[in-house]
Amino acid sequence: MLSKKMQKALCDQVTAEHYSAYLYLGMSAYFNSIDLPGFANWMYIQAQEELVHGIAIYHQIHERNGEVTLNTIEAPPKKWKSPVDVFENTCSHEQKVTASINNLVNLAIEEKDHATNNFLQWYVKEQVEEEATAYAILQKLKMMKDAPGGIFMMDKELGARVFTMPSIMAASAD
Ligand code: OFO
Repeated sequence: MLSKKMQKALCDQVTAEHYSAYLYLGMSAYFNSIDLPGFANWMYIQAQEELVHGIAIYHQIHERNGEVTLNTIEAPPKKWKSPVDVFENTCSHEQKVTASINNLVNLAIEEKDHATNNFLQWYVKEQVEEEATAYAILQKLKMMKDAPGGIFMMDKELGARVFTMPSIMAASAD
């Protein structure tokens, strides 16, 4: 059984993951608007992954006999200055998500809620990957300094990304 405090914190994370999805969907729309379909594809898949992250927590709350309360999802920024600006924001957003996952783990440890702590370890690992991937793309973008040839090559590369169901879903689906 989840404590009320843990339940609320997990519900907030369901909302946060949906905000991430919304943010990346907005970034995908931006890339479409500047004719970079590969970048748009990468962000669209990122948005889909975020939805799964949120839904897996939703299932976990039910699995522990908790009650889900959904909060308002804020609108993401509507304008971006450049691909570099988008990935700088992606990096800082993922750092914030890592901090909020760490806070959830801290709470689970404080409450000796081993089941929640165990569940959250998937997210701890995932955040390492999310931060590293966004950072690597940002560094590449900075190195090519908006050179059209480089952006075109990268657009091709990011266009090859395909959606694979995050493994947390298999473990959490009812
Ligand atoms: Fe859910 O990992 Fe990004 O935010």
